[in-house]
Amino acid sequence: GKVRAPTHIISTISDDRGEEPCYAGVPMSTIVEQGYGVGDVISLLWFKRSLPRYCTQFIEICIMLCADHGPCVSGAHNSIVTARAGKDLVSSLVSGLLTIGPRFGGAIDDAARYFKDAYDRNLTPYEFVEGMKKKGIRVPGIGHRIKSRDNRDKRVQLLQKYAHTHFPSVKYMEYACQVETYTLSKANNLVLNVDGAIGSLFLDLLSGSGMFTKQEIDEIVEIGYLNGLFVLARSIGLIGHTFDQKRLKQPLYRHPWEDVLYTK
Ligand code: Q5B
Repeated sequence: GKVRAPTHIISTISDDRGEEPCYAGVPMSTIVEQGYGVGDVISLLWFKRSLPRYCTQFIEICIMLCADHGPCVSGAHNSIVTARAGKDLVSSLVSGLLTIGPRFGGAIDDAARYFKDAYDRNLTPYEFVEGMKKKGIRVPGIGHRIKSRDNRDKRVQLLQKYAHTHFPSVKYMEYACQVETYTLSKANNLVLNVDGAIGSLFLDLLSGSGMFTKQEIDEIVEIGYLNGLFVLARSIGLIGHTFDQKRLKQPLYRHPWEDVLYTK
């Protein structure tokens, strides 16, 4: 009989062999004709399932809120400098993306990991924060360069309001808020930031929607899907900054000497 040659790649999320491409088994015509949005496409390609509308809308809100945060943040700055050095779109984009990490935008997965572990182990905010301090680890999802107790991050408030209205449970977000209350007693800028809000709320989405088993939630948190939301979202802004610099015909960037402390 016929023997199937062993394959070198296994793929489970999409298939382009038929008349039309399918995302997790859903044909492109259904996606277009049924009015699916970007949140539905992310659900199919990342989570391999159709999620309820309130979940896909939450994903879309995360994407819109994180698309840009002005020219001064690490990612935009890098993309601007790269575009002004005459580099192409992809180079300018990836140069910005490469700044996303534990301090800037890429703290969502760690926020989810640490908040989940602390909540599931019934740690008080005091025990959690002081335990992190002993280990010399900054609490991911807490702290901001310009946001503070008196200058709250509107994005965080919008996400919280949406979840309060639509999510069946917001236990992880409430825990993150209790942590914030404690960290704010230490310093004014130790607010729950946009990474922490998305990290804790995504835990609520995963555990409250009934669409994921406990094992699947653990795997999503362990693998680290959630920084993908910031990476995807911020790509929109970084591309915008690249076009902006090229449209403005900005010259090569050189940092002024006066702004450097030359010292031995
Ligand atoms: N301290 C974000 O720090 C920042 C502490 C802490 C305990 C903490 C810092 C941090 C965790 C990572 C995180 C996401 C680096 C941020 C984002 C997207 C963005 C960006 C934008 C956008 C800011 C002063 C004192 C020190 C520290 C202590 C600070 N954070 N202690 N846990 N989490 N957070 N990142 O202001 O005793 O003096 O040594 O790493 O969640 O990236 O808009 O800009 O959309 O683009 O530079 O919103 O919080 O403060 O480093 O001078 O620290 O506070 O140990 O204590 P800063 P530092 P001490 S959202």
